[in-house]
Amino acid sequence: MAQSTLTKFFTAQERRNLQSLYNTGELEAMILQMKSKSDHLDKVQLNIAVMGDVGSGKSTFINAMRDLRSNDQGAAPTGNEETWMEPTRYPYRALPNVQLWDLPGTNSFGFELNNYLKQVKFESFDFFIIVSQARFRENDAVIAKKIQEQGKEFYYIRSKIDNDTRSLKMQGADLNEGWSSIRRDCIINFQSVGVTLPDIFLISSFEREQYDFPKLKSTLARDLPNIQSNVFSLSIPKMMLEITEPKGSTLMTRVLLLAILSGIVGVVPVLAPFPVPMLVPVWYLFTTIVITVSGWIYLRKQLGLSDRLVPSLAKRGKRSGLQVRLKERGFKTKISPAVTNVLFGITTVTCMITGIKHGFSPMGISIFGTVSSFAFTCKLLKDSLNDRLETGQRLVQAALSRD
Ligand SMILES: Nc1nc2c(ncn2[C@@H]2O[C@H](COP(=O)(O)OP(=O)(O)OP(=O)(O)O)[C@@H](O)[C@H]2O)c(=O)[nH]1
Ligand SMILES: [Mg+2]
Repeated sequence: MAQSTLTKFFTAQERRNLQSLYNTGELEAMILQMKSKSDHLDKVQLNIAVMGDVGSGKSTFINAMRDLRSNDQGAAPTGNEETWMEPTRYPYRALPNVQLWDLPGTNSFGFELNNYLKQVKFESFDFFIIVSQARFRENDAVIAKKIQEQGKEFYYIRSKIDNDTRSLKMQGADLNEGWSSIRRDCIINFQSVGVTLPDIFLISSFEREQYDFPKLKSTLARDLPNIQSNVFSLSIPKMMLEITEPKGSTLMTRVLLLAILSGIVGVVPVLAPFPVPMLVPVWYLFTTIVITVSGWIYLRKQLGLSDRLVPSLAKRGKRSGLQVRLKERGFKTKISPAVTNVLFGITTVTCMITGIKHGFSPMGISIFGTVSSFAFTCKLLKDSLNDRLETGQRLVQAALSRD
């Protein structure tokens, strides 16, 4: 299931288009292309992990969802013994883009939970169904928290409810009151650990027309577009990294080249000594500023971040909240952190002037000028590049996130 995030949402041709739009600085066009995709996610494959303790009824549940019995061909193996150690994928034909993943029991392997989650690649799943039998488990609460920490969602299933029903009947208890009490218990347990309440279903995988089984299926079908859209939103940072990575490295190399150029210019006063020594710092200041500002303009153009981009996106997307979201997420195109860089520049020039006044050799001053011009240009442009890459990412996130 190892798949790049872009591959999950975009075809090879679409990926090439996105990459080339980004490379040519057409950020707005790239965002609009991504946005048009985010409005049509019905073909995107969704990986749903079915999790729970050993023997909680995960595999039997998956079979029931697929209208299969344990002995049918293609059914997930079930049984009273620990049955499955590898995450296994089963297609869910009722929703053709949904894959149900049968995971080993959360308390299997003898691993502690964090190792288990690593082993089953927990973070690669899009949605979760936690299956629990008989009573609320500690692992269920921890997993629920971890799912919500990732910004993802889950359903909670109390399985084998036919067994609970049988017990209630044997005790002569009111069935509706008994089921309500099970539901209440789940709610109290989730609330006590600070988990936002999920949809809770009481089901029996042996009685697919009873209890909450039909409701579970219809709820999943109804929620699917929202789940897909949430998964898309959550994936934007990773997708942007994949898109920006090649150009980011190229631009970083160019920043280094500009910084080297800035340093080389520092050799000029040694080759052709200036008649007025005080012109030396002015020369350094002038050349460094010219090269840095040119580099800054170049980066700005290369990354397609213009001042008219935000209003234009807000207008074209007809999304009134966009401007506000961009503001909240700190959209900015200024050089940052400007203050440190200005202080660095002032200190350099002051050192030079002091050096000249105290009669330092032209060679010494030149070496100092070369090194500081290189360092200043490199630092300022690197900061600016990183800031712009981050801003582009925030802009895309804000433009594509759900209202
Ligand atoms: N009564 C009843 N028994 C069930 C139900 N679901 C599963 N079982 C039984 O519970 C036992 C374990 O079910 P599995 O589906 O294999 O459980 P699992 O969670 O996949 O187990 P592992 O893969 O070993 O972690 C089997 O004997 C099933 O027949 C149910 O809804 N009602
Ligand atoms: Mg199983």
